[in-house]
Amino acid sequence: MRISSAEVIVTCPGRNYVTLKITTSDGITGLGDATLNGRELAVAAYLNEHVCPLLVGREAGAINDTWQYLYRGGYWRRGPVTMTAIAAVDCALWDILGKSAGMPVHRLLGGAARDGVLIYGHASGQTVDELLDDVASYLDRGYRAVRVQAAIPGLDSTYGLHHSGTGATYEPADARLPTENVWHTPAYLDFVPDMVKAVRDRFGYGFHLLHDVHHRLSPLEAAQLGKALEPYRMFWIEDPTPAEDQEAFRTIRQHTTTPIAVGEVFNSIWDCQHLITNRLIDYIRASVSHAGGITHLRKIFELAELYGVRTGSHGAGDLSPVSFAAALQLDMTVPNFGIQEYMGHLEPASEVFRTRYEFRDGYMHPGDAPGLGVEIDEQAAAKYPYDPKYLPVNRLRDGTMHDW
Ligand code: CS2
Ligand code: MG
Repeated sequence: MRISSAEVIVTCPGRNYVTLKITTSDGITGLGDATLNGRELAVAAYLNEHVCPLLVGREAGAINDTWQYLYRGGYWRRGPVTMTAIAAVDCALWDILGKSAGMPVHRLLGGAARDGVLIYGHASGQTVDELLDDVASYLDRGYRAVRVQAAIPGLDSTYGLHHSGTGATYEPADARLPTENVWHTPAYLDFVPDMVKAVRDRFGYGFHLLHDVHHRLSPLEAAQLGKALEPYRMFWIEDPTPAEDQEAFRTIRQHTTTPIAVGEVFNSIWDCQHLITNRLIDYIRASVSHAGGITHLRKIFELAELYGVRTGSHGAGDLSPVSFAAALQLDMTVPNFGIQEYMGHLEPASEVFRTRYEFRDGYMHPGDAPGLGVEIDEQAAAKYPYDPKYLPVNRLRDGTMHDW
């Protein structure tokens, strides 16, 4: 079964998604998510100009060889654009393999190691009261894990908040040119422990509580935050400091027992190796679509297993339903699974992507459809043309650029 075509579909049903569709000589199609938020067309061009021509004629089942061919054969390795492109090919080939075998991908990976995938939802509010209402709505819907973010008093904008009201999905890429946010760490550090306390005071300890710091603190500030949050038994704090400086995590670790998660901006096992093998983190958050696909993320998770690090893959709305479905397939199988982020997707994404996964009782179930279990409606996709949008940037009050 050979690959007969590889096409890139760019569409904006609520937000921009780049999808790779590979077709075989037997007429089987496979999908891979190639979306890189705010840099979508770089991956589309990488695929169209440099990868798709290499795929035609290759054996569709040669997933390992194709992965190595694109990684080693490209000479210029790693990085988000390259690894997202390779991930899209990899996921599409797993989808094809599953469809040709008549099995969901998790069965091809050795079968389910659990009944369902624990997910966390995103609660947020412009005020703590609004956040509490949102947490209540997640708990009412059966969520067992909730991430909490609220507007920081004294700042004009805060990351991680729904734009309007309960249930709307968070969408940070919001403008034709990057929105400029202003960040002030003392305001944040003063506020977050009170916010988290309010959640535990109101709802107790019977569910997992998470919070995303989004790379904004110094190691000592992160250590202070971790200590301040210890009484509230966090499931994790995420991305406490910019992750390139990996020794920084040793400082955080020496000072707090609050668990640390990191990895949504990682692209390869080499980005994760130091943090995992030195046990500087508790959860690795790399995603199938930005870290080389199922084949490569599985290696990362296996490395993590050796060091007692659990998984917690990125699952923001800017990763398409194809990516989320692929994540669930892998999550079902790994022994060291921790949790899976689920932000959901804005409408009209469900018109374009037909998914089979189902939420029940706090867990997501990938379903038994062969392959990844997602189909794309290309006519619907064509109704939503690309709409260029950037992620925001951050400055301190004096104008200094800061991590967003
Ligand atoms: C966030 C993301 O989901 C998360 O944890 O950090 O929303 C992140 O900001 C976006 O994926 C960036 O595109
Ligand atoms: Mg995050």
